[in-house]
Amino acid sequence: MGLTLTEKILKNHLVDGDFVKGNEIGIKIDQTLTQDATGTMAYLEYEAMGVPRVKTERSVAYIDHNTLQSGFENADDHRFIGSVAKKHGIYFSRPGNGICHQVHLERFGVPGKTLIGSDSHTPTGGGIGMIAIGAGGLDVAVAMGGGAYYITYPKIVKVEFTGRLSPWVAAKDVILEVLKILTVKGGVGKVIEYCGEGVKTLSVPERATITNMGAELGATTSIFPSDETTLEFLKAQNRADVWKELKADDDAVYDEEIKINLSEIVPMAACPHSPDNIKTVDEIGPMKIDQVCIGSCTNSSFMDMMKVAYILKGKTVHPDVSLSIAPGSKQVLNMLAQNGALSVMIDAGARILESACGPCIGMGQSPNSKGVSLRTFNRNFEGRSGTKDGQIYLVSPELAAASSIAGVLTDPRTLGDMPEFKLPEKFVINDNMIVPPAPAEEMDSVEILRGPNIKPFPKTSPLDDTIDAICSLKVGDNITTDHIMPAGAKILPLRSNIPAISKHCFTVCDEEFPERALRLGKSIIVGGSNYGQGSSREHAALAPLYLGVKAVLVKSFARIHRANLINAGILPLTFVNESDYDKIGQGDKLILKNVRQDIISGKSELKLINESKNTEIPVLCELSGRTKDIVLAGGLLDYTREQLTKQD
Ligand code: MIC
Ligand code: SF4
Repeated sequence: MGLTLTEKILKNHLVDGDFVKGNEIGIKIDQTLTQDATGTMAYLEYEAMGVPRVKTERSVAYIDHNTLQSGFENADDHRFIGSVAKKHGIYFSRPGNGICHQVHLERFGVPGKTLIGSDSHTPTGGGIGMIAIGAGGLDVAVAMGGGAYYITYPKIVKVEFTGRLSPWVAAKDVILEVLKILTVKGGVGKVIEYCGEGVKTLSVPERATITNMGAELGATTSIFPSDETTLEFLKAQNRADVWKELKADDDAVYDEEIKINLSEIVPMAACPHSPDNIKTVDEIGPMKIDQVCIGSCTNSSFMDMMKVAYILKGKTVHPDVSLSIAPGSKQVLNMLAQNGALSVMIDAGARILESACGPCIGMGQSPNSKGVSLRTFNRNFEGRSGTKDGQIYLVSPELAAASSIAGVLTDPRTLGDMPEFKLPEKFVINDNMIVPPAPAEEMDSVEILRGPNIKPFPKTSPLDDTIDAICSLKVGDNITTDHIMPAGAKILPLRSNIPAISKHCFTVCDEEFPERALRLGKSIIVGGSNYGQGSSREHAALAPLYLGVKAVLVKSFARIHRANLINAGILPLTFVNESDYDKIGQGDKLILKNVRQDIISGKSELKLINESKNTEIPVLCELSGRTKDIVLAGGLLDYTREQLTKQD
C-alpha cells in the first residue's frame, strides 16, 4: 500500500510510538521557530531546562509581533531574545526583517523537513512541502533541547484540485472555500494534503496562503508536494540546493477526500466574527467600508504586493477609507522599493507599515466604532482588531485593493483583464538582518540581557490527590485564545510577566474573572466545544495556571490549547455526555475524588461530583503514558527536569 506525503515525512522522523492512526507518536524536529510574543517564555523555559546549545538543524528567533514600543517592555524582550539566541545557537531575525512565517519560507524552509513553531500559523511551511506544526512555547523549548515532539498520528485528508483559478480569483478564495466546506472544527486531528493537476497552477506563495490558513480549520498542519514550482521558488531564493521532489504515492490511501475545481471558485469573504462564516462577494453586495488592511503572514508576499500595486496604480484611496499596507518581509519591502511599486502605493495614499504582524494582532490600526474593515489576514475573532464592535471581513489582497479605491466591497473581477503576475527569477537577497549565533567556544562570554518586565515561569505543583474546587467561569462554544488571553498593544507587552498579564485573562467574557479566580485560590473552568481555538499562545494556559485553575472541563478542545493545558499541568477534561454541560453552573462546587490515583491507574473515565447540585457527572480524561506523566508531575517543565535528572 502506498504512502501519503505526510506519512512519508512522519515515518522518516518517527522516534517514539507505533505508526498507528490515533496513537501518540514522537517525531524528531529538524527546525524550530519562535516569535517574540511567545518567544520570551519559550526561551525562559529553554533556559530552565539547562541545555547549553540547541540540538536542531536550524532554530530561528523572530521579532515581528510586539514591535510597537510604547514602553520599555517590548524592547527589553527583544534584547533578551537576541542575547539568548546568540548564546544558545539560534539565528536571530531582527525587528524589521519581517513576519516569521514569510521570512522562514523565503530563507530557511526545506522540503521534507519537520518544523515546529511557537505560533499557530507555522503550517505556512507546508507550502514548500514541510511538515510544519504550530505548538506551545514549551514544546518548542523541548524540541530545541533535542526532545521529540508528540502528536496524535493524524487522519489525512486529500484535497484534490482540478482546473485553474479564474483571473482575479485568489489563493485566499481557495482556502475560504475549504473553510466553508470543513469549518473551523473540520481539521481537528487531521493533516490536509493538497494534490491534483490544479496544484501545478499555484505558485509557492499561493500555496503558503492556503497552508497558513489551515490553522483556521483546526488542522494539525497542511502540506503541498514539493515539485518544479517549489524548485523555481527556491532557485529564486538562491537555495535550489535544499530542494528535493516529494509527493504522495499514486496508490496512497487517505481517510477523507475532497475535490475542488479551482475554475469554479469565486471571490469570497469570511464575515464577522469567524473565519468560516463565508459568503461570496455577490451575496454580500457593495457594502460600504471604512478600512482596508493588507498584509499578515497569510497575504504579504511579493506577488500579493505586486497585484495590489497594479490595482492602486494612478488611483486614490477612497476618501472614506483608510488603507494600510504591511509588506511581509524586508525582502518584499526592499523589492517593492527597488521596482517602484512602493511609490505607486504611497502615491495612491496607502499608509505603509513596517514589515511585521501589526494590525493582525491588534498592534495599531484598530478600526473606528462599528467600523467595517476588510483585511487580508486569517482571523476575525470578535475584539481581536482592538475595536470590540469592529466588523472584520477576511478577503484576498486583490479584493481589498479594489475595494479601497471604490469605498465599497468590490468584486476584483470588475477590474478587467488581469496581466500575468510572475514570480521573479531572482529575489533580492540580503540576510544582514539575521544575526547568526556566537560560535560554541564563545558562548560563555555572551551575557543574557534580562529586563525588569521578565518574570519567572509561574509556580507549578504535582497533581493533587483530590481536586475540590469551585467552577469559577462557565463559557460557551468556540471560545478562542483571544477570549482567554487577549492580545493587542496594551496587553502584548506583558507576555513575559505572567502575574501582570493574568489580570486580563478572560476579561473579554467576564471582567471579574481574574480577581474571582485569585480569590478562590483554586477553581475549574467549564466550556463548550472547540475550546481554545486559534493561537498557540501558552499564556492562555499559563495565566489560568497562575490564577489557580486546576482543570478545564469542556465538550471538546482545540489541539494546541489542549497540549498547552497539559504542559502547564492543568487537567483537560471532556464531558462523556455533552448534555451534562447544562448540569453545572458558575459558582458550583465540583469534586474529583482521588483523581491522582485514578490517573496513575490509567482510568480515563472519572466521576465529577457537583456538590452544589447533588449530581454525579462522568468526565473523560484521556491521557497517554507521556501526557499522563506530564500532568502528574505538574507540567512539562517539571516532567522534563525529572527526565533530565534521570539521565544524569
Ligand atoms: C496570532 O495570530 O494569534 C498569534 C499572535 O500569532 C499567535 C501567537 C501568539 O499569541 O503570540 C498564534 O497564532 O499562535
Ligand atoms: Fe502575526 Fe497575524 Fe500571522 Fe499571527 S496571524 S503570525 S499575528 S501576522
